[in-house]
Amino acid sequence: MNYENVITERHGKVGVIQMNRPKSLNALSSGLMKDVSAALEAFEKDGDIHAIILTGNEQAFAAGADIPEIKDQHFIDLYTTDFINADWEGIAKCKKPIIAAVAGFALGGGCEIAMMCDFIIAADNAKFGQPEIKLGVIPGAGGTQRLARFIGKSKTMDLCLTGRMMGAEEAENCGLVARVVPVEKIMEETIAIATQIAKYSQPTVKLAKEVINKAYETTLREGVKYERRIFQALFSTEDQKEGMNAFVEKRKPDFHNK
Ligand code: CO8
Repeated sequence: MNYENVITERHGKVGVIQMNRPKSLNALSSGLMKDVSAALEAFEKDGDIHAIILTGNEQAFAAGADIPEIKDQHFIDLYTTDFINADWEGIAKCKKPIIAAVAGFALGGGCEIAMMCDFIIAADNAKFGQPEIKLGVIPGAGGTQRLARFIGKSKTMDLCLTGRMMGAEEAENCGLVARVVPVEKIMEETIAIATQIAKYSQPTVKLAKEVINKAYETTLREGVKYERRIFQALFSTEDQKEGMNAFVEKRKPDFHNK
């Protein structure tokens, strides 16, 4: 499938979606977000794809909403079209694991869509920020909420109220980013990580993701109970038998995603 604003690639069982509007530092136009959404849906439906990577280029993951495109809109326009929700929240709803490979700028909506992914691998040149305050607005695609859950209130206030950017090292130290790698190795490393995930039992990977996400939406007591149920339920799968038998028999497991 060809898209105007994204390039898709397959590396074995890993699907890569590369945002491709380099002249505007991957500003998130409605066209780009529609293409990201469509590419994501196609990989989500594709049984041969087990893990997904969302990325940009070395200069920018994405520098936020396309400012010229939205600058003249009014409340009623955004409200009526439910601006943001339709094409943006698909990332957060995706059942397959999705990794953000972030090099360069991840600002505003760019930082927000990186946070909608399951985790972030950052290049050493990555710069994260929620600079909306400088434009007279606030984050609008979950930035205040997800950032606060990642890095806590103090740093979220600092970033959202000053609009400053945070480098990769600081982002790793405060828990926004899972790993930092040299910029020239960002895709190689992220594909290796996704390939490792893609080898495991797919129902188990999806359920692990679902259970971890529960931690953000429920009490500890309910979350632990939910985790236990899913742990118990996985003993009804062939892959659990295969995984544990393979360990006992000192061989590699051969998962069939059942
Ligand atoms: N929208 C449109 N074009 C952009 C954007 C953007 N967000 N960011 C950069 N560009 C364009 C520039 O206009 C420029 O184009 P041109 O060459 O035609 O003039 C080109 O990209 C290169 O940019 P710069 O020349 O500015 O490059 P610098 O290296 O000097 O600076 C920066 C890079 C710091 C990233 C700078 O471009 C910048 O500050 N960009 C704006 C960042 C920003 O404010 N982002 C937040 C936007 S608001 C938002 O994301 C709200 C999200 C709400 C939910 C979702 C809504 C869709």
